[in-house]
Amino acid sequence: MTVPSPSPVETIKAASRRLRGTLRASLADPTTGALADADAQLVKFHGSYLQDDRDLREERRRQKLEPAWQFMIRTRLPGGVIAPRQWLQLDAIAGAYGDGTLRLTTRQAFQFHGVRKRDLRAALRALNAVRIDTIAACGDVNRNVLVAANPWQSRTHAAVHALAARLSAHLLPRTRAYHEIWLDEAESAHSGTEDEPIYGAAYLPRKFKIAFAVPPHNDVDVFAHDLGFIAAIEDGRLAGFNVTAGGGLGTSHGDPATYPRLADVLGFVAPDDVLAIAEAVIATQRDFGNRSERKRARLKYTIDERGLAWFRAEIERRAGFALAPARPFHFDRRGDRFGWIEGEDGRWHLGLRIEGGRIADRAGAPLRKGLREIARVHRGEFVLTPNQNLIVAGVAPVERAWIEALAVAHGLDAHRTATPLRLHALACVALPTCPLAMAEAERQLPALLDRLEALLARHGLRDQPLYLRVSGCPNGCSRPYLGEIALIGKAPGRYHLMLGADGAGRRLNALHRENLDETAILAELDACFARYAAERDAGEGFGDFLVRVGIARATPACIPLELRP
Ligand code: SRM
Ligand code: SF4
Repeated sequence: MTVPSPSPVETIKAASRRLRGTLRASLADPTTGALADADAQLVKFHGSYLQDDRDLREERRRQKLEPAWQFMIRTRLPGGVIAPRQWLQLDAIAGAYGDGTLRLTTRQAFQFHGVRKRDLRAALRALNAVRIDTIAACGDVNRNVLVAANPWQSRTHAAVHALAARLSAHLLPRTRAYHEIWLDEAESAHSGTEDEPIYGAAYLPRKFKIAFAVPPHNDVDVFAHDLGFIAAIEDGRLAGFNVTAGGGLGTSHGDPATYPRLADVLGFVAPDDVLAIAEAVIATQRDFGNRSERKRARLKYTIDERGLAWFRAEIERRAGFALAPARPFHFDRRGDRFGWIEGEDGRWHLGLRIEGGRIADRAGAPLRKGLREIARVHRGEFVLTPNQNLIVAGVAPVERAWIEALAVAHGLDAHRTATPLRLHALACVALPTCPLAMAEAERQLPALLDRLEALLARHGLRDQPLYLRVSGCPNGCSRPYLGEIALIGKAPGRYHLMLGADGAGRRLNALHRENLDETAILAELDACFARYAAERDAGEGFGDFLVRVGIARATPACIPLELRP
């Protein structure tokens, strides 16, 4: 049998001297705003992507200029928690080196867009100066660890956050490349040959994602990730976690070998065993993941090719213990909570809706300025949610009115009037920065929401909770395959319409109609809303209704029946 040859990225990683490549030379090259091809792959492991402004692409080509090269920077921020002084620094970096906006992502991180090569080092150094790094925010390693939104909501949430931060640190690559290239650390005798006990010399076959959920709230969409931990709270204490594995959403249009998959529930572990089981799962994927076809290199395919029983036995062997039987758990909602919520410790937390995750200063809504003002007086923390929103966390009762006034004055109070549809809608970045975008997403969202809200109002459904997700291509960065309604970009102005996920993130949606323009999408949805308004059962969610009446195709749910309450 012939062994398939490794993909070109595998060769780049293995030859990179632990992710150094020729990055220093590429950064110093004044003749281009880009990096050498191999370095453009390696810079991802350092938390940055080489992009070009696609709005300018045609014009630059016409003028025979190189593309308008620029960089995106993504932070590593397990659980998305930062202090006000860090916020002020991020804000300053966006102004000095980026495009003047901050972007909150679906994985509780910040992204800066539009950073020029000449400013990349300064921007990364400014981030590290306030103890925020970007190591492994991208690349074939464990990415930012997602955690149920607010650590101050309860003692359980705090314990889960602390464990997730420990796991994130434990899974960092050991190479000092980042510190040498960006932070001027001197090279040592080991530079380029550091031991990578978890990843090995070629790192993972593909990106790897972990999420921690605290039921009954599935705000992290726990079944969408390679590895998931569902907290079990017994007698008010964190008893351990149900472990899930094999989730992943990316697909390619027209390629049935790629598909979204929800994770399987494998069993139960105590909090002390989380690091060991995570390491066992990652090492299994490192050794058995597909290194020749990047489209088939995620853990979900490794599990499907070798079988769940094999996978469980392999990780138990590596961890040195058996998983206990899974414990019952129940999710009843996802999305974020908005407005003021009181935590167990008597402090208050303000959930803010940030549409499309974009913090910018726009006419009538100077969100960036408003958050800067809040950061100047706020004495608690900020928490990024897994759904591109923000919590001003840990506000003392006496300071509530002041923070509230600042939020209202800067248009940060959209949650007070927005429909449920608008509050929970997600859109990926897409154009103009994402090189893979086939259609608009973030920029299209506001107008799309206006039109959908008008339709819903016509059917008396304005206050109906609905999960809408828009992605500019089938890679699924807004987790669209878990939307009750999802639009997945196919070409400029055209989308696949997906319908029928449930309201708690347990069932994928299915393709309803292909390649529609917005008028056709609205017509399809108008008909669905009409039937839903007339025929739904009491309390029945939109996605569940579409499946029950046969409008949307049923896809398997991922939670075995015996685990449902
Ligand atoms: Fe993503 C690639 C943006 C969450 C699946 N994603 C990209 C890139 C870097 C495009 C690229 O490879 O050049 C996008 C950069 C756009 C830009 O201009 O900023 C991008 N992904 C995003 C973000 C910013 C979307 C957002 O609007 O919030 C999210 C950043 C998360 C973070 O902070 O780390 C983001 N991406 C996701 C998610 C959702 C999640 O992780 O919860 C998914 C689906 C889950 C999954 O991974 O299965 C996701 N992104 C992908 C994929 C498909 C991977 C696959 O298995 O096939 C790609 C393409 C790739 O890796 O080749 C991709
Ligand atoms: Fe880009 Fe596609 Fe991800 Fe949207 S879903 S950010 S278009 S890769």
